[in-house]
Amino acid sequence: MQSGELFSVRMRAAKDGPHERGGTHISGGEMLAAFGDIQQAVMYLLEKGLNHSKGRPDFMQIQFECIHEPAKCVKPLKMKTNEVETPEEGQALAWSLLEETGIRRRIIDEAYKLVSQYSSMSGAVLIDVHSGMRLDNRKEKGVRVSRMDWQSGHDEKWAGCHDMPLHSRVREAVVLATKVCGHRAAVAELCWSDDPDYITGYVASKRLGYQRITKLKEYGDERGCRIFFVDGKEDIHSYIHYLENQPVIVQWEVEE
Ligand code: WAQ
Ligand code: MG
Repeated sequence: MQSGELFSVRMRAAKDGPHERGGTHISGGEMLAAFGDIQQAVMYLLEKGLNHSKGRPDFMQIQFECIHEPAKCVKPLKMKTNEVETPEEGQALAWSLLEETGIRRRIIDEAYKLVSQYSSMSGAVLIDVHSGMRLDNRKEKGVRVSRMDWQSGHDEKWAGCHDMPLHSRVREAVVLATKVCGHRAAVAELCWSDDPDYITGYVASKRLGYQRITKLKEYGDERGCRIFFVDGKEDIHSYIHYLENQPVIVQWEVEE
């Protein structure tokens, strides 16, 4: 990913058939790679989708394509971990962080009710913070953010500076949240995993940074949540185009 041509490498896996024929989403992944690193990226994504706590996939697609747009280089959102005792406490904290970004409680409640209707989304729902209306028309699929990754090796440096082991889940979520919040239409993001064995989630915004919350659901629960709260007065088509197509590379420079 250092120089020369850049490739987007993507994976999606489902069970009971492919997503477009009603299959249940198991896993997805997106990476950026130089030509020489494509094989390694494909192997990483294959492994990610094959061995998953949501079950065994019977459909998987892995694809790569050359990217022609120049990549935007950005710094990761600042990270903070909020320890909570219960999912109720975690959700209360998440809701109040979202309110700090100016979103009204009624809008947050409505957005949460809306995503709860879907059992296995592979993408995110976009909600207008003014009206509470859903702004994407992607139904149960949602909008899938793609074409983002760490600059090679910077994720390790970043984890070292934060005194934590480099979990793939955290490094992927930080990249996604950094991209999602790096556009003028973005207000905030709310996320927790649909994987039954992972209960930490986060609220992110440019100003709040990446605010991890250690419990946002119970173990065993396969209901995930990914909501992008957006300013509906901005150009939403160009925001969705940015989320799906603009290559973003996250770089971590140690401050002297
Ligand atoms: N674009 C849009 N939505 C996505 C994407 C993407 N690239 N990837 C996942 N989603 C949506 C989709 O609806 C999934 O079902 C849902 O999010 C959850 O995805 O400890 O692991 O990959 O700091 O299961 C966050 C906390 C973990 C990490 C989130 O989500 C930490 C996680 P998962
Ligand atoms: Mg998942």
